[in-house]
Amino acid sequence: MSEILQELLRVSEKAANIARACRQQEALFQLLIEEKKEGERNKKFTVDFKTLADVLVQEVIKQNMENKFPGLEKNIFGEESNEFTNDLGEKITVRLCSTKEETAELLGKVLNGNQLASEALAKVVHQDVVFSDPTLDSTEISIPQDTLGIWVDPIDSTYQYIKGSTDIQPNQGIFPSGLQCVTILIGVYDKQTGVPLMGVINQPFVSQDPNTLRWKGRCYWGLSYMGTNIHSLQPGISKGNSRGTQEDSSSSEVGTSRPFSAIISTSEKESIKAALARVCGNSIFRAAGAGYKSLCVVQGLVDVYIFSEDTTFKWDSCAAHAILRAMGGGMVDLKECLERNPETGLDLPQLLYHMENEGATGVDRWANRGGLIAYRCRKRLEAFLSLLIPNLEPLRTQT
Ligand code: 2IP
Ligand code: CA
Repeated sequence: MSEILQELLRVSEKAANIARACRQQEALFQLLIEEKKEGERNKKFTVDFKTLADVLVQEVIKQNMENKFPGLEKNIFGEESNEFTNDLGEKITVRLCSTKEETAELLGKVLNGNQLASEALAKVVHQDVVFSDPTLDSTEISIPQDTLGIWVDPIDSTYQYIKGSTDIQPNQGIFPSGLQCVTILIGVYDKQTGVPLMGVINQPFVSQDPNTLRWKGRCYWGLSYMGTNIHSLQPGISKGNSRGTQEDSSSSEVGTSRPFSAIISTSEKESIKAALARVCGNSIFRAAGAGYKSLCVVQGLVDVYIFSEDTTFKWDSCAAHAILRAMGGGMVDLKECLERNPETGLDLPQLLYHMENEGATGVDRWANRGGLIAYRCRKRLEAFLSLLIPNLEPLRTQT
């Protein structure tokens, strides 16, 4: 059984509890509200609360994994640093202490002595969480720990998280914005090859109880390792068939007889949107959150998530990429796809997770530089590309 993936599922649920607590507990919610007031940010507290919630979730994931798999924490990476300097010039490292009281005290330093909030946060951080999936529990697979690297995005779509809209109507099952677009992303890759092996997407806000106003979430996972491919949407193992069953689907299923659908960023380029409109007609959806858009592909709500800019990062894509691989799909570099040439081979340029971008600095070292396309079915992607590319051509020659 994959104990690492089981533990990642559990810690993702703990992270989801923290994300929900920050919106639902009065003392914490007040701090999120502070974030909304333009111009007042950072004045009252040493750190903005959004950053603290992000860092805390990241630390909870790291330290829970470390407790169970000592040494693994060295290979867990994310966007946030856990070091803060307060107004007095004191350096504070946010971490989980061994007791709830000690954690509350430490959090008090970054929250300017706000005891109520510090205690509420420490309580949820130290709460025990039991979470498992019977399919995973019955899977026999062992992956050597020292070959693994882990990308964590503690709260993807932070803007939607702070905004906190609860009344957005979905369009054909897809939420263009709102709390449903918030996800917690944990992706595990092979340090040597950069290939994504396991992924967890936790969606903390899926449905709200109209009476208690409490939110329920959902968790998705996938594992693709040495010919074993399993995932939470279609339980069951497919051994020795690393591409899953979708590749063998009938040509009418994967071909062009059914119209293509795509999900895109609200900031997508006009030229891409114009070409997509010719390929997908009305079946183009806009939604917030790189993690959420990928999840829509995982769920089969759309064929592809396509993004032409370089503003998603390894922590945004690794989790969904691993799940899609386990389903027979993947995530490829858009620019390289468009430049593919039969003479140099037609292999799909899958995104990799172990190497920095040459010549880049800061977060850009880990950007998905050439943009991306996430897909569930390779044949369907190929058919989609064969329509998209000629539709991009006239635009390319115009510029
Ligand atoms: C963001 C977030 C944004 C996304 C961007 C990510 O991560 O998912 O929504 O932009 O690419 O880096 P868009 O919604 O236009 O796809 P974070 O919220 O963690 O900064
Ligand atoms: Ca993100």
